[in-house]
Amino acid sequence: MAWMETRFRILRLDEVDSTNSYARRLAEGGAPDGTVVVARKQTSGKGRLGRQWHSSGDFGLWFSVLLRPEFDPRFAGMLGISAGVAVAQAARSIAGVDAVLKWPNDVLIEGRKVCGILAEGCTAGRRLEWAVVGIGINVTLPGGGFPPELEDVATALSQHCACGAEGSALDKDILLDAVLGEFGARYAMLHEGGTRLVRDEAAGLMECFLGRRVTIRGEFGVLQARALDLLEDGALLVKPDGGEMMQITAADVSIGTCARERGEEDA
Ligand code: BT5
Repeated sequence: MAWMETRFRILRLDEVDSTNSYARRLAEGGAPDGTVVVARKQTSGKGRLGRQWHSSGDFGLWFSVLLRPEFDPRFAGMLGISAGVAVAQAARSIAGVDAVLKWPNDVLIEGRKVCGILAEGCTAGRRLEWAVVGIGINVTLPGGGFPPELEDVATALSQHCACGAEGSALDKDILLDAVLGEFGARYAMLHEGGTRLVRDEAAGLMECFLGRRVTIRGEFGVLQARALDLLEDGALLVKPDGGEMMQITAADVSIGTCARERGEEDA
């Protein structure tokens, strides 16, 4: 039977600690699949591994989607990957920008981060009881610009599209609709056995990254490696220098600028 496409129910807040924390509380209270929490500002926006997400102003789209997936929890890593694909495709169609993915699910424009994704979940036995996929997209620059530590790494859609210097032509509701539409389609594919198709699409958006030399920081320490492939469960297959191939499910990966963009091949 075809998976019934999720209907999103949007809850709008002015200010919240973190839309992910709010959505987790809703999940624990039994809220249904497809509940979306959007806030204009977050006072404690969260990144992965306890890091902070700068979102204390109304310059971006900060939202979380509560899901109750019915597919094999082995593929839970594909939720964040699907969200990355959805944001990259929506940014391409709405803002006409060349958005790409960096594993696991950062969305980059010209090498800078325009969107971060935080996927959290709770399993009950061999089932995913709920998952919360939090998405933060910088739509315009924050008033006064990004803080110094983000100046060289972050960007906003308004900096790359023909939408006015202030991003005045970028409507956040239209962007939200587009991201949810793209995400809903991939979420349905994950339920219908289309994991490979989502993986292929994500790998296409990671073209600049797969096959390159990367530095990986994880609980195992720091590794220099070659990023070989994106696997169907969302893990990254890498070949560390002088070591055996391994699969990575959680880590930070850094790359230089895309060698192909510079017209070079790396070693
Ligand atoms: C992420 O973590 O990139 C996940 C960010 C998820 C944010 C959304 S917003 C809605 C929902 N509610 C939440 O509370 N969170 C989610 P990570 O890969 O750990 O990257 C965090 C790092 O990104 C920080 O340490 C900074 O270096 C950088 N960063 C922080 N704020 C940024 C911003 N606005 N734009 C670009 N980079 C930023």
